[in-house]
Amino acid sequence: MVRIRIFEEEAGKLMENGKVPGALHLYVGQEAVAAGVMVNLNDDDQITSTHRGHGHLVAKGGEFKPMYAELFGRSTGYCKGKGGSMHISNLDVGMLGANGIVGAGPPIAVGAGFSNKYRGTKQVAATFFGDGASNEGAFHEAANMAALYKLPVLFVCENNGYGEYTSQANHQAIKDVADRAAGYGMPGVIADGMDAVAVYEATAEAVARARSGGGPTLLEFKTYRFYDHVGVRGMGMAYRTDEEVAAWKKRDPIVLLEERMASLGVMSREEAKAVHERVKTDAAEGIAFAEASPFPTPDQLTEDVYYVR
Ligand SMILES: Cc1ncc(C[n+]2csc(CCOP(=O)(O)OP(=O)(O)O)c2C)c(N)n1
Repeated sequence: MVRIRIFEEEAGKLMENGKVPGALHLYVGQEAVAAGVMVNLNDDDQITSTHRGHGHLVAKGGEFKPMYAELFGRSTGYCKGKGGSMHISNLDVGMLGANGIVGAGPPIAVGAGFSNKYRGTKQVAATFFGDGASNEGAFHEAANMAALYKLPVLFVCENNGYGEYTSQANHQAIKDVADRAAGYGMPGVIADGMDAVAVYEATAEAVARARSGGGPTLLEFKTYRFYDHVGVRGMGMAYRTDEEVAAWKKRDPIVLLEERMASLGVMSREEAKAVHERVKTDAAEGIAFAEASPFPTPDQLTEDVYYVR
């Protein structure tokens, strides 16, 4: 979680200072979801991500150097600088891709889940998506097929209450996205997305069901993004109140977990602080590596764009 937070804080500064091109959708505030889900997955389990995808890749084992290099569009990035923030992927750790198309991840995860079942492996595919994406047809088609064929897929809805600048109440008539699971014949589970342990426990049950042939689960984690839809300051649209943001920040998932670990004697506050310092060094090294890396050359433009046998 700390790795995600610091990666994103630094990435946000780079975007706001115009050092990284394009739009970054930061994951700050939602760290407990990526961490609590991913700790249940193996390296060869697959995930699909969203436009807000850095946190998912970090939690799946992405390294800072090739991640920052990808954001900078450099040839040392995971996608050789051609994917950027919204299409970053790393198949070596089962991260099948962030995706700029809202709702495009679930059908890809269903394909991976079908492959896992067909090949008889015990791999699980998890697809992350937002409350907004749960209105897309692609999500519904994927959910139907995954349940019908009892595929080992986790549908992980990160309900942060907004699709861009539209509140959930203004984009769907339901409060709980998990209710949609019943329409497809799979369990729908709701848990506190600011509590890493609650996310871990809900996911553990769904993973066990998927690995043992019990089929998919729709997991809904109630969470919140601390920054704007894009970047840190964003576009200054008045779509949520300062009071609302402040109330959610009081439930910062990292602070909550560190307090819990300290009270249980698992990790002291000093040890936790040392983790933050170590990660800050990693981030600085990652950014320096990225800035020193070359851009892809024009003759590399069409390389790796299509798969060639
Ligand atoms: C198919 C499609 N429609 C619209 C957009 C524009 N868009 C980008 S992000 C976004 C909101 C997505 O909301 P949600 O799924 O809740 O994810 P969140 O941003 O809250 O993480 C929209 C509408 C898009 N990228 N793709």
